[in-house]
Amino acid sequence: MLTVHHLNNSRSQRVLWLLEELGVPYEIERYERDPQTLLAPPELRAVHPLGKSPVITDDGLTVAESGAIIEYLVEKYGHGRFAPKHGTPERLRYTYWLHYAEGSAMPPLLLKLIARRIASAPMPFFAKPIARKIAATLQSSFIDPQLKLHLGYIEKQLETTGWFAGDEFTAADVQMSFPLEAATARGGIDLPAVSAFLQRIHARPGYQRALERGGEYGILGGA
Ligand SMILES: N[C@@H](CCC(=O)N[C@@H](CS)C(=O)NCC(=O)O)C(=O)O
Repeated sequence: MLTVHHLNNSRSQRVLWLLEELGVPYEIERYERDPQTLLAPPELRAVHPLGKSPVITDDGLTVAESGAIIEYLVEKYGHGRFAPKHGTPERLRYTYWLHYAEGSAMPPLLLKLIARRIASAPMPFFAKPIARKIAATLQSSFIDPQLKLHLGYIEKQLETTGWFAGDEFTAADVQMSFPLEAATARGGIDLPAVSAFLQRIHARPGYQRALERGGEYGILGGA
């Protein structure tokens, strides 16, 4: 049986969602984040040396990294579904967005989270104004302009067909869901095509079933 090593409130939610769309039976091994550090528990390192989620185990194989997991699942269980045909321009776009999600969209979002944590971290009172100033400068001079650039670019893509890789829903939309949910949760975005995309995917029965199985996914509520 395929196992998803699922960390609460994390990227592994999108793997559960893809499995629901594919109709593949799976079991969930659950791991809880440390409430202070939000890091995964050390047990996850027994599955994969980095101890990050998602990781799946299937047929004696261990696969980590969301994009690689999604490619593996679609190749093995898709039977032509959820990915454009090889050799088409849509396929190239599909590959592009599969990589873009973690390679380009997530870094500025992660930086935003870090800047926010620096500004609110406990520290001696005399260090607070300095830390806040560094965080605010990082945010205004780099993070926010980068996020605006990326989100504007994504908005333009979604204005064309509403999906990332052609006229139909594909696994690239699953992969891109997490940065867009994270960006929405981190606030301040008002992009009609992105909002419509999120509404469309959240209404899918497979997405709903994955939420029921995965449990708390606070990123949707702005956590
Ligand atoms: N690029 C990796 C990122 C994996 C990752 O950082 N996952 C987060 C959850 S969203 C995690 O495991 N965080 C806990 C930790 O770093 O200990 C992927 O897409 O799989």
